Amino acid sequence: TGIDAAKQLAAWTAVDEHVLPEHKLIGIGSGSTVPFVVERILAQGKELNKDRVFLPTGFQSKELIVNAGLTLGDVDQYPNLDVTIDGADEVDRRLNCIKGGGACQLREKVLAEAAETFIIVADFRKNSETLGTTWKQGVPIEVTPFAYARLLQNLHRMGSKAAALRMAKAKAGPVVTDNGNFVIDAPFSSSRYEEPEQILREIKMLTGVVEVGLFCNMAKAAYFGNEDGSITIKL
Ligand code: DER
Repeated sequence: TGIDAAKQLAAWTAVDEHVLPEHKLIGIGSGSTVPFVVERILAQGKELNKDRVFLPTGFQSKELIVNAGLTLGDVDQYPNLDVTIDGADEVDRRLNCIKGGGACQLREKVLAEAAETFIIVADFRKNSETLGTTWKQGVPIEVTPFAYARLLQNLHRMGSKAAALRMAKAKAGPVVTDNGNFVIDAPFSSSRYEEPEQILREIKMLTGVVEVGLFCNMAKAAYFGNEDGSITIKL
């Protein structure tokens, strides 16, 4: 489909430009775009990849690395990476991202921060001027289950009237993350999304918040595949 081709174009272009022969420690994100990243890295050949270590941003990412026959690594052993490539739910004009649609934002943010270079790959639907334009589900927030009810109250008080616990579809009850936590999705008004770092700081200070799916001042570049087969690169 047009969207898969767009994801593949973004992923292949980003790998060609940012996963270089001298890069040995590589963070792999989560979602449906990063399989195209791994596909392109495999195409660089066994000779190059045998000396590389790949760090996952969650269970799905780990399985992607294992199934590709690439060497798995742990951030305990490699706390500093050359490059991390990940998807996003939406990216604004200043490369701020909403992430966490896949409920993986905690480990994603750890590996994004650990990398010398953090790159976003996505299809055209994620390319916005301001956050909240296409992604209406709100800011994904990983929270400790013990505090979720109080956090809902605090987020409602903060202006996110629609903040709600993310319920699972194929399981009774809430989504549980790879870290055993819950996710609250907190929508904000478009005016508030104009300053995503302000929202990030306010949410991060609330008791019981583990990590916030707003990645501000982290990405070095974002690659978007377009429907017409062209590529858009935001720097
Ligand atoms: O949860 C995330 O942040 C993931 O990166 C994910 O949302 C990316 O989505 P994708 O399936 O469109 O790549």
